[in-house]
Amino acid sequence: MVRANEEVEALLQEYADLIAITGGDAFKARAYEKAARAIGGHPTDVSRLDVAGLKEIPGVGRSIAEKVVEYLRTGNVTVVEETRARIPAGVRQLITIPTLGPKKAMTLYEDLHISSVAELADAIKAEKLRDLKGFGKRTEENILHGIALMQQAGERILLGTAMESAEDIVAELSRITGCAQCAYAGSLRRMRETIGDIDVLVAADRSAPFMDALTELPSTAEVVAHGAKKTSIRTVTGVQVDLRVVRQDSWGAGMQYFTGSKAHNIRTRTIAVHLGLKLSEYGLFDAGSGERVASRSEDEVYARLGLPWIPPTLREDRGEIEAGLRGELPQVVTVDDVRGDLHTHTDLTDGLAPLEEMVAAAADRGYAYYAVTDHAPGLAMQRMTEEKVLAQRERVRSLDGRHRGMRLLHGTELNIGPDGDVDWPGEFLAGFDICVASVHSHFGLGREAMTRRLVRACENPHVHVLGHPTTRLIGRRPGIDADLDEVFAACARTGTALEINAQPDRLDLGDEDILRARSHGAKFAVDSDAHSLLHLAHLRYGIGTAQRGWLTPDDVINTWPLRRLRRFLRKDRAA
Ligand code: DGT
Ligand code: CA
Ligand code: CA
Ligand code: ZN
Repeated sequence: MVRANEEVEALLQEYADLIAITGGDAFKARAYEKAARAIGGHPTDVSRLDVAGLKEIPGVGRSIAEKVVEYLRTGNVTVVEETRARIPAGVRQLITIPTLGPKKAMTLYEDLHISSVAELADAIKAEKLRDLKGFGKRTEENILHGIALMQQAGERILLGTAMESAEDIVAELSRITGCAQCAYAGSLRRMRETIGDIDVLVAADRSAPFMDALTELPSTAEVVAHGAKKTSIRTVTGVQVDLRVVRQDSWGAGMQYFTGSKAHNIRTRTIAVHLGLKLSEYGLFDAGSGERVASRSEDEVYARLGLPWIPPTLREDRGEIEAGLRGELPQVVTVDDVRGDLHTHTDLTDGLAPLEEMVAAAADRGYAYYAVTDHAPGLAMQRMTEEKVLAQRERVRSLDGRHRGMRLLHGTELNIGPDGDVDWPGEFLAGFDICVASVHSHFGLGREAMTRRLVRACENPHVHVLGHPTTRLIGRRPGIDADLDEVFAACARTGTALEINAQPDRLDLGDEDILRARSHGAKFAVDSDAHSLLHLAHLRYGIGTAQRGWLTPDDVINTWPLRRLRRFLRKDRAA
């Protein structure tokens, strides 16, 4: 991801929020929001563009382009600063509560002088919101729920956000003279869906140059602790990073220890004790003589414990130790196993890039096949029609096989209605190579109705993949309430794949649900749901999540050769 683009995206998004809060033109606010997304998803560095170059980005007009140039030149935009000054920081904090929009935030501020999340929670408890226009009991419940979600997410950050910071830091530290090894460990290496802090490990003889370098990085905002063994900083985006430097001959033991998880480490240490050994971050030692018996590589450490090397994504004490001791660890699916992406968008609906560019970028990733699945008409704002999607099909057919021989599938992302119906009749759906079907509305149906809705979608012979099955947004929206065991069983029975949506704020299904679905015998599709060129690379977060669900390539339909995939897409078990 390009840092300047991200900064500009954040700035324009903030400005859009500011416009909305101050009761400005809603159309203008939406224009800034759209431009923010377009720049965030733009594949090349916007700091190299002038006004004319910027204007070529879809959604960026002259006035926005000029503000971007002003920002890139001076670090500030005058009108943004001015608008910012008119609004207390507390109100900007209020709109970070999921379910609380800018308008309501402003009302709360103006009528009740509420300017922090804590004050808002108090006011709700004191029933002070009851008399406000536009607020009801339902609003109060929603806000309280939003605050709870926010607190639950706590200080943890999304996997994708942590990964980008960590990779930058690892790259910086790796350049320093004397660096024998450098890698991230902790929950990030285990690919948990959220990350508390980033743990980085360096192998070197001298620690000081690395500790100093970390405190001096441009992205470092605050030094929390600065020592010879461990240094902790907080980045400008508020993430804590712990750096430890170990000697080269302890690298494997250090990585094993700091990768965790704690529960996994307790198991490995116990095994060591039973073998008359002692395991620490420095190595595996003979408990009697104190002699070091293994430490250079993780492989060596695990081998001495009678275990195969265990993929970090499995290290949660969820059966991996037992499986390892029996020699039955799964060969988990990897990014290299993936042959194609089965859920992606273009600018025909809400994607940012045109079809040709998405296809070329997918081919560059080495895919054997690639599905284009723009939104169906049920999402009214996307204005899809039969004519448009058929015209797209022509373009897809003409591009088929033209990029490195990559085959194209023409598909769509259908909307599952409250009754389980989807947008188009069967005969029209039969014309698509693949249909993903997702819930995009009516999130609050009761459990029984929701279960029936999803099962009916699976039973539709034209639905191949259940998209982002729970619709959760991590830290912002809980998953829908349904009897997932029944849904997973229906997927297995009908030959409908469950999506593992790889967008870092979705990761839907999550690891625990994957484990359950797998026990029902369901198959999976790990998809990027890309809305821009850059999103295609998010696939790795989906693969990490699939690994945490113990999936092998046989479980994941988009690792299969196209012939086998096409058989699955026929949905007739006899084939
Ligand atoms: P996080 O940061 O909350 O997302 O989760 P982790 O797993 O990265 O936890 P963290 O950063 O506290 O520690 C990184 C790893 O270091 C952890 O997974 C295991 C190891 N570790 C750290 N402190 C301890 C400890 O006191 N006891 C044990 N057994 N292991 C520890
Ligand atoms: Ca950590
Ligand atoms: Ca840590
Ligand atoms: Zn969707």
